[in-house]
Amino acid sequence: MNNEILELKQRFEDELAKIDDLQELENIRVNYLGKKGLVTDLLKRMSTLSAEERKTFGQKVNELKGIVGDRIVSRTAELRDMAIKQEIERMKEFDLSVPADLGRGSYHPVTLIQRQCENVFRSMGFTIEDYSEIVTDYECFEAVNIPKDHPARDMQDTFYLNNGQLLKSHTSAAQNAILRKYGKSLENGVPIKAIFPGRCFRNEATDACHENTFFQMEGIMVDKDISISNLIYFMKAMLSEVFQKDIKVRLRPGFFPFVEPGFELDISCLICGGEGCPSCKHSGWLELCPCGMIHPEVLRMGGIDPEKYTGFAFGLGLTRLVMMKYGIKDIRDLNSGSLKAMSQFTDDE
Ligand code: FA5
Repeated sequence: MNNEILELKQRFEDELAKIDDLQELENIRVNYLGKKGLVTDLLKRMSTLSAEERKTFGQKVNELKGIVGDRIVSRTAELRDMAIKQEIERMKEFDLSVPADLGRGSYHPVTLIQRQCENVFRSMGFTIEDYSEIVTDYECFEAVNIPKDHPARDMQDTFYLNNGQLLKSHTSAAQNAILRKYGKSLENGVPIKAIFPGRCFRNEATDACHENTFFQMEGIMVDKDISISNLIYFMKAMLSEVFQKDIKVRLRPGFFPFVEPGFELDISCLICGGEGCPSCKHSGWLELCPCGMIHPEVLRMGGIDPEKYTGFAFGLGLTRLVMMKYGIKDIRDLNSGSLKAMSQFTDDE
């Protein structure tokens, strides 16, 4: 019986040495320590032994169980570290000093990610809307519940034109027009499902995370009984497709005058998967997208009866999503117009 234990230990060590991924490690754990695992089987066999045999055999099997458990815990930590390092290396791939291949053109990374998001939302029945970059004060602010002199206007330092119009400071400026465009279809049982990506402008002092010209992608869905869980579903589906892995999301309360309740949607850190690492300041989460349930007043101004219909809206920072996807540390590289920097991205759709 002792030999059996030694052989099993050796077999475990051999199997452990061969694996290099967490799923395989989990399979080994189940195979040895699970309810029907090999070590568990040995323990079950103890009831058939004499009291004397049981004592020594039990001690040895329990030792083996401890060793297997400890080795799995330490290998898990090693594999997690390896995965984090690999992800950090992958994100370092964007390198401004790489010699440019200017032989052929390439899409801008914002275009690549925008198209990817559009494809996912289109496959889920959303229409893709295009909207003007020059809008009225009503579209940009009043129609989304930010009247003149409302302090929320200070959050978006806006470029006004001499004729009283302005450069769209957020894609929410299109909400009213889209609610009006599709509102009638609600009576026929057809929900409003639209996304509207667009360039936004704010008079910001630029730094590595802030540009005066950046992209957002807004999305709305309105129908009977729409709730925030619909929003969570669509966001998860889109992000998992963009990042090619399962993305966890969480909501924190956030204030925007055009949603009630309002939230900030965070995603599990792309590098450590939520364990905590320097990239997410050890919190396991990255802030990505403000969102919420469309304020009844905004629905009303869009010609929709808030007593009958509800809806969600989100305003994804598309440029920031691109930075996360490609590990771009300075937002200004994206507007640099540098063919050298942009030639590293290819159309891999
Ligand atoms: C808005 O613009 C709201 N309209 C979003 C919204 C829509 C909320 C629908 C609720 C419902 P905010 O100002 O936080 O919110 O901007 C949204 C995102 O745009 C930010 O999370 C960020 O990713 C991006 N963003 C904002 N300012 C800049 C900037 N100067 N440079 C780059 N990205 C920016």
